[in-house]
Amino acid sequence: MSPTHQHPLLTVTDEVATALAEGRPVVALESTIISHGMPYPANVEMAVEVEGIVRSLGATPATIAVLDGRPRIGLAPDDLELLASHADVMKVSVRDLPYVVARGVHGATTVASTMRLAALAGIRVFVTGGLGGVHRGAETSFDVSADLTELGTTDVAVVCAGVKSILDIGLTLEMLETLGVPVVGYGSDEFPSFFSRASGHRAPMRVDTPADVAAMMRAKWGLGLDGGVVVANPIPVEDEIPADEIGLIIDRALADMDALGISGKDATPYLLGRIVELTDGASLIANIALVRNNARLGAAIAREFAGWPVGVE
Ligand code: PSU
Ligand code: MN
Repeated sequence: MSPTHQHPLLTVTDEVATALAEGRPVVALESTIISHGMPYPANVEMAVEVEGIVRSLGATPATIAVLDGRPRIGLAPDDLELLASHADVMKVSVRDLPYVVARGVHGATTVASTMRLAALAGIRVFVTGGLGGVHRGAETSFDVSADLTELGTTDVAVVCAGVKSILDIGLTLEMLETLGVPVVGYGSDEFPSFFSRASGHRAPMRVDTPADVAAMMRAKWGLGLDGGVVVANPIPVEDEIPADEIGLIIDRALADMDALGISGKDATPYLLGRIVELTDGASLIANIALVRNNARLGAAIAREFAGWPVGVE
């Protein structure tokens, strides 16, 4: 089935288009995490595995990227391989979308641009690892991720493992409050910090079931309150890296970044890569584990939101 209401600038796979047309649950996935968030080949293995998890739980995965200038909703295995292995894939946030589309080049989409393209396609649930946010030292660098402003305007629920302490977690939560974005701890009173279940910050709200997340999404958008919902899902206990341990590594990665003079859009990819090096790959294992965990929750939320709860086939 090829729905006719699709946006003319998007290419949606038949699988995703059919699921959307039938009102079946769909989960968006981003591609910066593939191209700029993890090393090859763990990145493509993760991307393939996560799509499989979503599918096995009765939802349709839609990994999003720009290929040859065309925003794509749903990718083939070859596309994932290209995004994972080519050095010339641009990291594309919202401000970069016009450039990559007009130039006909490849782009890996961040949380912000993935949200925007997902919403254009009619997808309301998105699974990722970690959000961008307010960087430490933002009072002088002004480095605040466009992920936050996007969450203030675009109607997509984002399942993540919280915010890494490469960012200023407290300021990120303040900014999300200012932007009117509900931030819920999933099964947790504490806001998680990606590698660790704890962050030292309380989650502003707590929700314990996928059905309750879906109810919040309906309430928010039903009231005309535009913008996203952050579902902060703590990494499983058995996979976490204790906050004090990873904290020292993050401080060292930040110092190395400053010494190299790296800033702007290169900051997050540099820090993620440096943390993998400094932990001898332990951070990568934790990162993959938390994405899997988020995929399971995202599929369940998508099913509830679509009125297709687990148990109904
Ligand atoms: N945090 C991670 N892994 C990632 C990113 C953030 O743990 O891959 C990526 C996401 O795509 C996020 C982006 O949207 O980095 C934020 O980049 P910036 O801070 O430049 O907005
Ligand atoms: Mn930035």
